[in-house]
Amino acid sequence: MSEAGGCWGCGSPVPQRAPWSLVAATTAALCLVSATSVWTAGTAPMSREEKQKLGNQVLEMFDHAYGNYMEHAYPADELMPLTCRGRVRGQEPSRGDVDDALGKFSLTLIDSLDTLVVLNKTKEFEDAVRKVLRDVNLDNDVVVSVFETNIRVLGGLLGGHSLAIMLKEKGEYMQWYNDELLQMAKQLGYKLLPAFNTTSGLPYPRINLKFGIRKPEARTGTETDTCTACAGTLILEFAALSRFTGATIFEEYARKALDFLWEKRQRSSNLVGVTINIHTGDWVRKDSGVGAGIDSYYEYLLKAYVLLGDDSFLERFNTHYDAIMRYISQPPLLLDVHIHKPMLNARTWMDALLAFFPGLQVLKGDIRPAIETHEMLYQVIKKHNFLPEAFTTDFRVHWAQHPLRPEFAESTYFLYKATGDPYYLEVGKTLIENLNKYARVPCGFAAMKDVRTGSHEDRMDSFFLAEMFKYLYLLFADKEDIIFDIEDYIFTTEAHLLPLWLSTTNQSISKKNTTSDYTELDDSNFDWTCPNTQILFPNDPLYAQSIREPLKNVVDKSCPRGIIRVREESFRSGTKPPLRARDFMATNPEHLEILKKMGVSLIHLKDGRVQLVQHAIQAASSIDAEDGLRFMQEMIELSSQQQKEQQLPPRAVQIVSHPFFGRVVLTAGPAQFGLDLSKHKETRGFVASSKPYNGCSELTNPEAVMGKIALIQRGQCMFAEKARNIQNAGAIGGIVIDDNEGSSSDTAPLFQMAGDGKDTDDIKIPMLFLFSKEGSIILDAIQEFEEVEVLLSDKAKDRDPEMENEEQSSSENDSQNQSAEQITSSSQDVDLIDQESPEESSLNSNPESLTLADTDSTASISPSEQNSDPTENHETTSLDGECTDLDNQLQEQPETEEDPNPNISWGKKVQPIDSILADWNEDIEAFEMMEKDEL
Ligand code: DMJ
Repeated sequence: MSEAGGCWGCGSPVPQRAPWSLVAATTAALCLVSATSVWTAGTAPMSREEKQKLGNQVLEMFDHAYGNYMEHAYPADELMPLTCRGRVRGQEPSRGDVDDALGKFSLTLIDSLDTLVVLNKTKEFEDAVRKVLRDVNLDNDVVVSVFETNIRVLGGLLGGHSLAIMLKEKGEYMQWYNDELLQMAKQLGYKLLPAFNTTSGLPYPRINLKFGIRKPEARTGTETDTCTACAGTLILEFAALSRFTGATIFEEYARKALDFLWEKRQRSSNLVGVTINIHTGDWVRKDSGVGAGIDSYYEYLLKAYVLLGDDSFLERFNTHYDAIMRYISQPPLLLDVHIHKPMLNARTWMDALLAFFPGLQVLKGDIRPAIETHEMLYQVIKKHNFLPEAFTTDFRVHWAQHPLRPEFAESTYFLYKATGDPYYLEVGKTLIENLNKYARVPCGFAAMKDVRTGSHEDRMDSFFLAEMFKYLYLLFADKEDIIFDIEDYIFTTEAHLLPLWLSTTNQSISKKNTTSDYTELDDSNFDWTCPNTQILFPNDPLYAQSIREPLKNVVDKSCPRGIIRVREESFRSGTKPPLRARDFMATNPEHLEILKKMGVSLIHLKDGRVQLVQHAIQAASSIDAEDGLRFMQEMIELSSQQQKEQQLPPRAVQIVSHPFFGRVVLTAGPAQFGLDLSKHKETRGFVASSKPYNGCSELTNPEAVMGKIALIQRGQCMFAEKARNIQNAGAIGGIVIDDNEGSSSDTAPLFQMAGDGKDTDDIKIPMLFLFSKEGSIILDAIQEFEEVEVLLSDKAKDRDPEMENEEQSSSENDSQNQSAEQITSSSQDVDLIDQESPEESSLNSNPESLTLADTDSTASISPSEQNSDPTENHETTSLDGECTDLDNQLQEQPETEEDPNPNISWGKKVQPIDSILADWNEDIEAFEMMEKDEL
């Protein structure tokens, strides 16, 4: 697009037409690297045929997802792909906040509208619009999230309207259309407005579609906090609504909320926190990143500039971006920090939502870090097939769920547009393969409950249709494959399309209505000229590859590491505490003396553990108090690392016999004894119930369990005893089924079966634990089919040719197959959401888990840890010379950066004790957040 002028994200006079669409911007970048045909080395170019084949595959996948939704779920909000029915709020067990996206307004249909047009399904689009107009009610007595309703429903209606009028103008389709979707959007807009009735102008997080906020029937309006993204991701949809309709109020309200957030930014770091009080404007959560809770606030500042041509949005974005690159970006990582103390990391893990950020960096024109972060994320994906909801800085899974999020596909698309590097087409191909291989089920695509085991969750979020298929299709499409010019539109955060011509329509709301004073800004660090793209992104077809190359092994070869940056950088002097946590021994008098000096006291707990408590005020000096804080931070990290090391990840029980053929994967708890399935090949066998069923004495039916996997009921004796009894009877493995009726991994945290305190080396067979609901799937299958074969493993196995053959031969028998479907469906009832990661659950339920008090910094260590061999912990591992370049990069962060906050004294500078205490309380809060944090 010529208006783009070859750059983006840099200042310009307010344009006559919106300056650059996201696509336009990236296309401009594409020009810079010459055509893909000049590619001489690196990833081989992909032929047009191959691209078309992949595009067609995306279309087929969309049909599978959308078709099953329409057939089995519509008019419900979402499809439950395992049980093959609609998710109707109130009829399913509540999943907490996630359900706030569901307003009984056929969410998936509305979210899919403009995807249908992008995918050339114009006829289906026409049908879908008619259905929306005929069936959707926006006046339900349901409490919904303002943010989700805005991005998915308002955005969906506006995207649908934008493409409906485009099609109408072309003269073939939608000739009957008379702005009906826009009228619905306006109706919804008015329904959301009461949420903004706060003195700050920040919206309440939830609203009742029928009763609003205030009325007692509304069941909402008492909330005090909202997330920054929730309040800061409205401007595109609200401004579009105003400009389409001429009703200025929507844009005004969204601008006011943005103005308030801007005012409240932390002034020395220019960062915003994750959660803010909607009445006082105080930051409730002072950690700051680019992922969950903040992500689309940044996205909307830049895109609001692109769509509305208002410089103030670019000024704000650039200010924040500068802070992000200074504090949060540690290429290829993006790590949360504290807004007041931005050199201090607030977490040792990253969340999957930040995968959108490389795409935003492309729009900004900062390609190098985009390539780096994207590459790091891709390697995490290659390791786990999908991006887990959260993963640690050393790339271990922190939260194993994956709800088929589209952010990585989004960034892949924009990087391909910017670089033309066919590598990104290959990345897209892998995404398609993984979706088909691991997430595709007979009735749609199922979210991953645990990327490590490959187990499913009965969930297909509407964003999967709104975003994933759009970005994947566009990745492989040539210009002529799309019936309109995508470059005339901008993508919202839900990938809905808004036309750029809105920038010059109904412009009555201008900067004068906003409250911020922009003269305070020092814009000397803004790019008011276009970056020299030849320097930024030279005419070198191998440029992107040369950036990726050093990161190729970043995930595989990374050493576990903890809060290196906290220790190495946050206290600017780089000094280490006089006593390292890993060296500490509670019996060493010298150590105790050092602790005392640092204000750290030792409490011997009744259960034999020792608790450390720091009172900065009791330290010999402020420097000692800081040392004490460092020591406590090290101890906290060490303790949590050690706990994590003791956790075994969950395992999988996969039913492989007819009619399941590997499709049903149950989440199982591991045992601390017996065959370790992570080290050995899986165990496959038919199942048989043991007699006695509790397995607490010698089995009376050894002939039945010989060579099979024995089913045993939990209770009445130790797990190890059960294992010995079935092993003696010749079983090749065991599944312990919970005796607690109705228990399920949906509602209870998984745990590992402990030994009996004695040597359990004699137990050689694998043992797994299933909650009662999962266990009854196997028991029901035995009732129905008698012969049931299962696979015990650490990760579900791909459906192998053997399973395929079995399925093929069985599908010849139609009637049998029908009953198989029924069983598959009903058996999956239990595979519902588990909000907690398995690791987190066990951590929380672990009596030895770390505890932090409100005002005191405390850490507990178990007796075994008190004299632990330092060579056994991760900390030492990361220092013993095996670390990757990445670790070195981080440790070598320049010490020369300007102090971001002159009020805070770093290193050996003397700091008043009450200020240390205040800082330190913030740290404690942040660590507490880390523990409780939810995405
Ligand atoms: C989408 O609903 C939007 O992209 C939102 O901004 C956050 N992410 C989800 C999908 O992961």
